Amino acid sequence: MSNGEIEVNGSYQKAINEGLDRAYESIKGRETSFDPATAKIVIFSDHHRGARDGADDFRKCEKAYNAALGYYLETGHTLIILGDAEELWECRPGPVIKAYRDTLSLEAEFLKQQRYYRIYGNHDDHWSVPGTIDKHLNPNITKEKTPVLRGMVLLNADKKEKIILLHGHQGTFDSDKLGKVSKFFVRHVWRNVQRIFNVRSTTPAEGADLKSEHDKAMYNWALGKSNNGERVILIAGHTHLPVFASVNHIGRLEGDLKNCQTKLENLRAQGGDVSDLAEEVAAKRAQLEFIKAKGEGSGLSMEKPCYFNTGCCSYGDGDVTAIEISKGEIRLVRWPDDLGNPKVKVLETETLGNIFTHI
Ligand SMILES: [Mn+2]
Repeated sequence: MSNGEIEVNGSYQKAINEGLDRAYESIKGRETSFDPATAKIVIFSDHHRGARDGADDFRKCEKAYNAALGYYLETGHTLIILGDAEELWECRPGPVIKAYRDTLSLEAEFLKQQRYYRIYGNHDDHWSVPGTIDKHLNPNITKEKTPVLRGMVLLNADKKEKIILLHGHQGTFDSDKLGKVSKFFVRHVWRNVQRIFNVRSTTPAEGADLKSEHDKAMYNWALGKSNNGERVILIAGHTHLPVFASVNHIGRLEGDLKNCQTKLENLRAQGGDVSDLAEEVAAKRAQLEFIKAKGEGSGLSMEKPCYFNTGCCSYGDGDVTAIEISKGEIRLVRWPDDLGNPKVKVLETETLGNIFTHI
């Protein structure tokens, strides 16, 4: 057992390990070289773009997402879409492409400048068949060929540092178990059955407890990849809950509260005036209970900073989250800002140097 590993149900961990290993093996050896000092990348996932009807989860997020794309176009970032951009279990590709022509045209501007990669997830694995997405995007949206990948590995060869990018559904029922049946059956029969009868499989995007378990399993897998002097971080999506350096929002709030409570106890023991600090503890507790009641799973605060999650672009309040890499830093960001303006809000930030040193 490697240092820093966290307890997860054995058979679940095994399934996730096998799924992620299979995907990783297929992309290893085709690394994209990466220099943290100069790289400018933004990673979004889980838009679940639909047909602009009531079931379309992206509709409310369109403004924030398009604003963010405008910004990253001008700042020279490379755009990586980390899966489930289109909701193709519920919709056919044609109406989705038609509904989001403006958004897709913005994405196509990155493509024209060779600053665009798409990784497919479980809800948009339709695009894994070569040429499928081009057929729908050409010629009205773009003439360029869209690179659709199973995953990516960014490699800083000098330091043996790797960033693995995978959607993160690998090893769950929807992907691999169905994949075994046959691609034809999945594409032509099963997806139609799902669409017609609205069959929802139990994916981590559905249940809060399973999401946390899934995060832990992906963390353990990433941890196990750092060996022989190589240091690895995994950036995934799929769960719709952001994770930064293996800590999620609830995990961070729990940590803050604990520190504050310790300070309060110490001050009380010394006989100091505790009124301000007591109020701070109470405010932090209120914030924690507020977030916990949203049913977003449990607090995660894992030892090694090897696991990140982009969150999603389909929150009910219209926010979108992303992972940004620039100026040697990795950040968790949200659009819009606290005032609802089309500006970035940095939620977490750390230098990549510090992240890799602690793995
Ligand atoms: Mn997914």
